[in-house]
Amino acid sequence: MSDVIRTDLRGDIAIVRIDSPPVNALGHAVRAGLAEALGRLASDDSVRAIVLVGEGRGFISGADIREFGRPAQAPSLDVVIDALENSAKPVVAGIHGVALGGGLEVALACHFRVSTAGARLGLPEVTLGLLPGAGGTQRLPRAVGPALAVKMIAGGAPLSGEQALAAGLIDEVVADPTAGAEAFARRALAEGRSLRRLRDDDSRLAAARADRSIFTDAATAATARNRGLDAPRACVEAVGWALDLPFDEALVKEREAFQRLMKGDQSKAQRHVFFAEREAAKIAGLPEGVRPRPLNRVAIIGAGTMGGGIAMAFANGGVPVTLIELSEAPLKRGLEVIRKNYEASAARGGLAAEAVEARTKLIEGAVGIDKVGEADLVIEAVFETMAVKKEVFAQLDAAAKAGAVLATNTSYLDVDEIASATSRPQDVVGMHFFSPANVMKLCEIVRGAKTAPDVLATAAVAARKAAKAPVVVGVCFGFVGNRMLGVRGQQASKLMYQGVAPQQMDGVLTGFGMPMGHFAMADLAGLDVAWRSRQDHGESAPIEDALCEAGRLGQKTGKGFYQYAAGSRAPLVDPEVETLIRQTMERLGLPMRQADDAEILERLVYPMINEGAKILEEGIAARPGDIDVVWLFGYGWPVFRGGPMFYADQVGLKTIVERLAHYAAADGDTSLEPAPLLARLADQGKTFADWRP
Ligand code: 3H9
Repeated sequence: MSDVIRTDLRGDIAIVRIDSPPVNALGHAVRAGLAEALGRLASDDSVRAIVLVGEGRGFISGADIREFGRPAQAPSLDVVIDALENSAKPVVAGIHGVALGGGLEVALACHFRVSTAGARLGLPEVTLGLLPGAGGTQRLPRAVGPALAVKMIAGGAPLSGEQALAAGLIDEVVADPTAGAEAFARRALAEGRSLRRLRDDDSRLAAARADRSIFTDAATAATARNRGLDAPRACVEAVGWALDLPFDEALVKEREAFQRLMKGDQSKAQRHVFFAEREAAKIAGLPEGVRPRPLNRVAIIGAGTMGGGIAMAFANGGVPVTLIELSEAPLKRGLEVIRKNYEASAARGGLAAEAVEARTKLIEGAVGIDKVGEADLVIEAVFETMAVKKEVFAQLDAAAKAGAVLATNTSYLDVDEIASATSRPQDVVGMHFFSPANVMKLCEIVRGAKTAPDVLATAAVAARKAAKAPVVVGVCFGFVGNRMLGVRGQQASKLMYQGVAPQQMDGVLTGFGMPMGHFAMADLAGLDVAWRSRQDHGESAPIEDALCEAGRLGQKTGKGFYQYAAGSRAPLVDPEVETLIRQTMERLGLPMRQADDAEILERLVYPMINEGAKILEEGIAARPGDIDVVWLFGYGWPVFRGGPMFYADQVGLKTIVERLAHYAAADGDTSLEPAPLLARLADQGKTFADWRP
């Protein structure tokens, strides 16, 4: 008997329960247990029908991702799926929670499916760099038609139980998966319903076989935003086989494609991201038994772009927000921007009209810091200077209720110094959201020297309520993300002063998969902030200063390192900038040189990895995967490259050390000398993944 599969009889109906916490993944024990149970029930004459359900949070979450890349252990999932589909007795899947990936493939092999209304049914393999490998690319098109199937398989988003019913994926919505499936099975027996085996049912393919555009239009739409990923294309191809090939032949090809993707670098990277994100959410070094504080209302100080975006993120998660400004006019402006943003997403079809109302209602405006009142969490999002931040925190100290968590959204400043402006530094923490805060998924949670453990835990819970990926980091200038970005910026600027064109460097970064190059990003942020700071510190940067003096402050003035057509954010190369750079360099007597794309990539990315190694050694980040999550979700690092530290392991640390040492010597740039941790790991033939503090 299996530990994870239990069978009990209700009259002549067998209920097979999968009980493998936390998420009923289809690991070896589950597959073996199911195969054994199905074999036994097939020859048990007292059983006339079988119901398959999941215990706990859901039906089945898919194949056990941890088993990928290890030697396969029999029985394979196909054996279970064949046993289900070929059963002479009706099999009914009773779904609740999730039926994802291999979980939905198991359900598709059953003759009938019932589900709760709120369950999520989908094939998200594409998000792991894969395609469904247990018949999903062939059975789903037969259940819902190839247009919706390709959208679900190449896009990865699930359907709700209600949507699944409308699409023909399930037979009935039920209140309780077990009772509902049992009742369905009894009716099927009483009515003598014939068993629906999707492999033999081509009825929903006929229309697209006659008019291919039904499928190709949906496939084009599903892959329109695909940046450099292999899996979505493979998904489209596989669904196409449902139209063109006999079922068994298509199944063989699906399996081969699955194996090929699973062994490839992209899927390895995407599986790393899946686990790194979950690992990052676990706070390292938190004493056992620490519980987060209550979180019923959030107050946000500052209704600018950042504060407004954070307010939206919480309202989207159903958390009531008090948005605070110092006077009426900026508050009104901030609230109007929020409403317009919601209306714009409603107009694009991303949000129902009722949701716009519900979410704007959750955001209440108020004037004056004393209005923080009963907020459990206060997030400061005011101007980025220490004096202003300290002033706000001194006022919060007086106004916030006892036990409230006081968070700063600073992107660079010393959280400990900010905390020192209060009499309760244990309640102070950093919550660094990324712009636009209602979109970007990262929240760096900055642990101050005195931050209490339950405050850290509360900040992490709050971030998750706002649908952010929390990563706990330590105090240093720029924390993890901006500190590494700063290093990349220094190198990009150095190359520019050697005559390498900004657009060439940006092209290398976007070619690598970053959503934006360094100089386009500077234009977006505005060149005047750094210009002002240089002036304050008596520093100069001749090219950047000359741009600003010419009124080229970035996107906001339509010109910066690039030029922008009216109303467009697309950077266009501007010959004026090329002339300005050349003339400045001539004036300074600097020689111009060429660099090829491979050198540029190494020079921009390897120093970031070097800084990442320092960040690890200093304990600013707890794990290499945390740094990856920061770059993936805060800066759009391409998911198929797994994050900078994962990428480093793939390149090989020895190579990185050699190249850094080479550039350090060539430029006389000591900042490029390999960090001790990086050098040590490379020496020992190890990877960042091997590293333990
Ligand atoms: C597939 O099915 C391939 C087939 O087509 C073909 C095969 C031949 N495996 O997310 P949570 C762990 S590919 C192993 O925090 P939630 C997770 O790491 C698969 N482990 O909970 C975590 O562990 P820990 C297609 C898994 O409630 C714990 O469970 N399926 C798996 O927020 C809790 O997870 C997918 O892509 C797994 N499949 O969300 C679905 N799933 O506690 C992937 C979870 O040690 N899973 N774990 O950190 C999910 O989307 C979410 O986990 C789920 C639950 C919605 C299920």
